[in-house]
Amino acid sequence: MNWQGPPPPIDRRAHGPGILHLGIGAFHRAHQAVYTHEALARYGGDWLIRGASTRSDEVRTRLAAQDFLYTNWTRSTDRNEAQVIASLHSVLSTAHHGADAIIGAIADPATRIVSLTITEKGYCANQAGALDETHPDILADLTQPAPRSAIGYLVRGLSARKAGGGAPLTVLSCDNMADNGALTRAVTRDLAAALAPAALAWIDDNVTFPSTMVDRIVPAVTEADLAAFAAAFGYRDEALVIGEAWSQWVIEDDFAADRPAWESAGAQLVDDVTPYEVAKLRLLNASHSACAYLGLLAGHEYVHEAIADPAIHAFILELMAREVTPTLAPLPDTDLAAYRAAIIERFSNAAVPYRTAQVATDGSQKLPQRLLPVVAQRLAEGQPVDLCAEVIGAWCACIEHVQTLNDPMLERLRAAVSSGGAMGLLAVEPVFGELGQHAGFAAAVAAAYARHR
Ligand code: CS2
Repeated sequence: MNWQGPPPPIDRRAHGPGILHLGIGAFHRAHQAVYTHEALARYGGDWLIRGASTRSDEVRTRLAAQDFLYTNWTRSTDRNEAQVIASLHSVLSTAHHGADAIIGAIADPATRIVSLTITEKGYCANQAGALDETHPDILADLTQPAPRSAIGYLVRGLSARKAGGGAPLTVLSCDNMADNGALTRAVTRDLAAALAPAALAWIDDNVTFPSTMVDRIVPAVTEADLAAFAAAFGYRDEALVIGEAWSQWVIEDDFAADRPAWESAGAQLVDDVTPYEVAKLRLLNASHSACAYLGLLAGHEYVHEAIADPAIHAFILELMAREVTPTLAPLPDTDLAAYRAAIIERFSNAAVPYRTAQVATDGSQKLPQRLLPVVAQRLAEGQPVDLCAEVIGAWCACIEHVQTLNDPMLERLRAAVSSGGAMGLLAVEPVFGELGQHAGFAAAVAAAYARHR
């Protein structure tokens, strides 16, 4: 239709849809959709992606205006490449098509994979890894016919799928959480038990939930990026995504039906994703959050500026080497020292500027995945946690001082810090659980907070 860029290398008319993706944001379009594009280009098959947006119509509008084509712009010091991606079939949005269109696409037997990038908070899970039945979206799902949460869509879609013949399905979580497959299964089963109990046994027998580790730094695209891209490549792309050259996808090989030949595009299919996911969360994501909170306090707008600050640079090296790495299992075929060095280099990539404020969002959801398990494991082993405590102290100071901070628990966090300082924050049970009561950890966090506030 209105696509201004080079013609796509794939003729999409020759392929049908096979994947329904919930959460069609920049990360998905710069990661899974690229692997799918490359697998389609090599091996074909009915693997086009129908994206779904349950919150806003914006991505659908932008993509629909350019026939669901867009560019993956890869940038680093030695790469500057624009790749037209043609793995999207369409985008369904609740605002435009209604909730039933998305539920129907999950139920459609042509769909063999439902994948998700809905961020940590989208799972509506509690500390114990079960469904948070007090979550407002879940309360809405339990009382209203139209789903509110992504898990609500999934459960209604699975129930309709069972009713429509029950073709097996793979549900593939692609969010940054340890054991994301098991967590997705748990919250799905919990909600199904309440909403669609008759589908529960069918889900157990016919739906698999492989875990994945996803990794590529993909910042939010700005108006200035769109203009810079147009100036460099000669066409405007309103759905452009920008990412670094590094891209990794490790997938547990547990599919209920077929799947695209993602390994042909570099994905690793393995029996156990856990060591990869844990290493990535604790080394990359925890360091990213540390750069964000320490960086914000030091006045750095971008991660590459924060990591160029000698004090922050030295801190991140120490955090990874001294406190995080000793908690990790060996990674097959990976030298952890080289992996850490690559992380520093990736953070330093000024060609993909990533706002500290963007990484700093949703700390209440992210830190329990990326940093607090390090604290728990080290305390259980009687090891020091001062560097981890430094990050929590910095987060505490950001809660107090950074007006633009975004977090679904912001009000509660602010109230806790303003009435009780670091101790108040540590008492926020859904974030810290029992860790907040550990005297040594609490003292270290309080000392760090006092330095940063
Ligand atoms: C980041 C991640 O914003 C954040 O929380 O830490 O999005 C990070 O860029 C990706 O996980 C990299 O794979």
